Amino acid sequence: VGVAQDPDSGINSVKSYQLSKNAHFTLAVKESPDGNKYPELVLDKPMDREKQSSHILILTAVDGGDPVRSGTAQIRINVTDANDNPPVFTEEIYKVSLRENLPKDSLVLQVRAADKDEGSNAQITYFLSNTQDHTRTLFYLNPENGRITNKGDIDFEETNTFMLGVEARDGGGQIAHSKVQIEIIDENDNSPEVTFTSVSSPIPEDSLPGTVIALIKVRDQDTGENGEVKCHIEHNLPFKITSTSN
Ligand SMILES: [Ca+2]
Ligand SMILES: [Ca+2]
Ligand SMILES: [Ca+2]
Ligand SMILES: [Ca+2]
Repeated sequence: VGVAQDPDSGINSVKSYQLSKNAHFTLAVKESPDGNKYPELVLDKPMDREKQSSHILILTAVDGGDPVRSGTAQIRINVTDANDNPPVFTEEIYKVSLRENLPKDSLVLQVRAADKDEGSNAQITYFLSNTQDHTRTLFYLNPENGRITNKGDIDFEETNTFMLGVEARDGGGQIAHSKVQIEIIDENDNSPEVTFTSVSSPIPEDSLPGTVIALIKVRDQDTGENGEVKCHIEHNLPFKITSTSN
């Protein structure tokens, strides 16, 4: 802090300095060998740029004359940013449901992290972390905007739930983690498969009703109603189908 100049000497020269009331700074008044008093501005309590990015102080110099004369100077202190805040995801875990077979490059979900710092200290890049290789082949996370899209075919019958680990990193190296849970919803994309496990053929004409002619196995890979199967036989044929299990 500059020294106040007072052309008067002795008792009429600068006698004291005062600093406007503030929460962070104090004045230490030193005396040089020639008897001049000069003030040093000292940081007393830590500053937080995220709360206040600049401080304005008024320094007043008072002389010892009569009448007392004073001069003031304004001090503006700009606080530069330190990377003291990690990114913070908007969710601890993101959950989303997706239909299987959705077109490639569909938006699945957008993750987002905020950072209270400024400039590169708040510039966030997104990465996948703790994610299985198979899952990485199916989903893409845009490093710049956190948008997750599917880059492969999603098949409910193969995998019906996925877990992605996501990481947000700011330009100063602070990191945050979150998770994305993706649940796949079944679509009716499989036809029933009919297989004969045994067939008696030919069959004698005097076979009694109720004789088992063939064992048929029917499977549908879909789930729930999509996987329920009803079997019919053409009604003018002398056979019927009965179920041996569900
Ligand atoms: Ca900061
Ligand atoms: Ca930061
Ligand atoms: Ca499927
Ligand atoms: Ca299906």
